[in-house]
Amino acid sequence: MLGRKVPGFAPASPWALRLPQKFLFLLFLSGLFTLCFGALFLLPHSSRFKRFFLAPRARQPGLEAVPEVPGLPLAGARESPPNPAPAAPAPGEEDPSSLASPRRRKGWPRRTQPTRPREEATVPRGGGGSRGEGPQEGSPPFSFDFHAFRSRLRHPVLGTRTRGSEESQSLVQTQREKIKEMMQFAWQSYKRYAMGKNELQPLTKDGYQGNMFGGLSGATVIDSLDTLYLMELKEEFQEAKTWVEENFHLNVSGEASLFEVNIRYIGGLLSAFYLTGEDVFRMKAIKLGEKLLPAFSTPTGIPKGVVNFKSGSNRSWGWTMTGSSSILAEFGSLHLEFLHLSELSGNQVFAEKVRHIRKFLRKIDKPFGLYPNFISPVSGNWIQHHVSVGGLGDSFYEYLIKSWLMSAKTDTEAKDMYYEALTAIETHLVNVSPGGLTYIAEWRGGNLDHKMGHLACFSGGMIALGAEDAEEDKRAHYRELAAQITKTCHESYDRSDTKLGPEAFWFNSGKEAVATQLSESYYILRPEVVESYMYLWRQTHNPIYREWGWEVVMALEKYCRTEAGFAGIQDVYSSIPNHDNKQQTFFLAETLKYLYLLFSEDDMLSLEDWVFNTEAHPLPVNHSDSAGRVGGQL
Ligand code: DMJ
Repeated sequence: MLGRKVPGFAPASPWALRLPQKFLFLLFLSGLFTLCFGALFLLPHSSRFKRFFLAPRARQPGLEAVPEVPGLPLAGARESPPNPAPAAPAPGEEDPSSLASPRRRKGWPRRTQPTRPREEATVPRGGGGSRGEGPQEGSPPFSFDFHAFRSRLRHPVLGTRTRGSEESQSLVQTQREKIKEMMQFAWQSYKRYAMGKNELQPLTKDGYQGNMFGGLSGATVIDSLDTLYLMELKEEFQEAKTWVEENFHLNVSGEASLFEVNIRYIGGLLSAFYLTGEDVFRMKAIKLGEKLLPAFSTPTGIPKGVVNFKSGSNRSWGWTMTGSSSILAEFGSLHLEFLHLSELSGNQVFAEKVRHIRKFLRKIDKPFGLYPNFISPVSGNWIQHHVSVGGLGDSFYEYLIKSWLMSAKTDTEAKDMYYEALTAIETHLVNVSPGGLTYIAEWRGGNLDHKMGHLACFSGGMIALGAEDAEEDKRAHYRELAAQITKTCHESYDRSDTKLGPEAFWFNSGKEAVATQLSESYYILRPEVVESYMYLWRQTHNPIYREWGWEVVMALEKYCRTEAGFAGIQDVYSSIPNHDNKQQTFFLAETLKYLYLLFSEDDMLSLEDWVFNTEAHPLPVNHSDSAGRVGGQL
């Protein structure tokens, strides 16, 4: 014992010790103290001692614990702003919450903190990303300032609805109301017979799941959200939102199409968030985005088309060239949504993935400046020289010009790539038929197929949209090209018995703008032609586009409306409709939305403020360095 008197040893009081002994004694004490303090960390988490001695660790973004009980809000959720600020009305805009009627169920929903099922617990509320790709330790927690974003919009989301003479307004209003009624009917039929399923089958009056979405449900719900909002179908919007909150589960384990999940689900959720500020949409979009990331694990970083939600593996579509190709329109139509995922999560990984694709495509050799539809995600070589502005290629070009516009005209790389591609398309694919119809043919290693798919009819709108930023001496030319292509697509409708257009139409053997076989004569409620009418209307205000749009409305009513929803038809050249038993989700997302916008004022979802993704989901233009925070992605 230290205190015992030993002959020749120092006195018991430490203060009486000599210097080296004092030093040894202090060393011993400090060692003892360190040992005791360290032991605290080994106590179980629940230990009262631990809680008493150790202050709770400050929560870091992305480190929230998974709650034990599904449905319980995360602890971290209480610390981040409870919800984004309520949707700030843009100048002159009614606050959506003020539109609520006194009986709340009928009005716009009040913004509530959504319950978060267990599957969403990994979504970084504070922006933490996967494997160090999110904000670094010590960086401020992520938050998206929804209020600031909304205040930067140049126009009220729903427009001011004040222009036009009263007389013409009342006709347009009636037309708009009719389209709204069609949406209501489509939604209610879906709700009645197929709520929660991906699509409605109106003939058999049931739902269809399909195998494109990896086991996800409710594609029609997600695709409809923004259209319901836009048309002020408040009760229906609330039904859709409630379904998303309570039933849209992401813990599924099937194989999904990267492209389809992105444009429909992620696009739909992002738009719903930007329109309403409801955080449930943002959270689900980000979580779903994370589930798509394994598709990018390839030697080139060009994603494969199919991702397995269970194993995290990926593969190419079996039907592609050599069964191992990625498709231009698929991997080239992620850019808009993925930039917004980074913008809303603070996680750079999404933006990095699509920027890498862009760089890759910028550098790679292109035959005659054209982009073939198939590429190997392993070698990075084009697989076959098939070029099309219709299916397999279409929305890649669309996303170039829209990336430029969404960046508030700062993404010059996208702009350059778009105009270079358009020049090549004009040089090699655009033709005029003997009857004077302008069309975009398809290119197969140098030979042309003189046909245009219905899908390619979106290009009239795209070229119109891009005309204003072309070199000055080309602007009028592009406006005219857009008008001519749109006129050709109208012809494909007008030359049928139903006044609806076929899936593909040809220009050869004396035939012009008609399908040549039954297998190409179907119409599945596709939007591309009315999409172009909408853009051309906004650009020119030529009443012909509203006339043509109204012809489509009438034809849909006559040939596609059934007792239990809308259905496609198998032959547009037969006035006795043979329905296809499917109400496509894009009919609610796109066809009816574009028709509604065609009969609305230009400041409803103004093109100054919004770009539409390829499923017609509006995404905001970045009016400053950032849509909502410092260091924006867009
Ligand atoms: C939609 O899902 C999208 O527009 C996509 O780009 C291709 N076309 C369908 C509708 O026709």
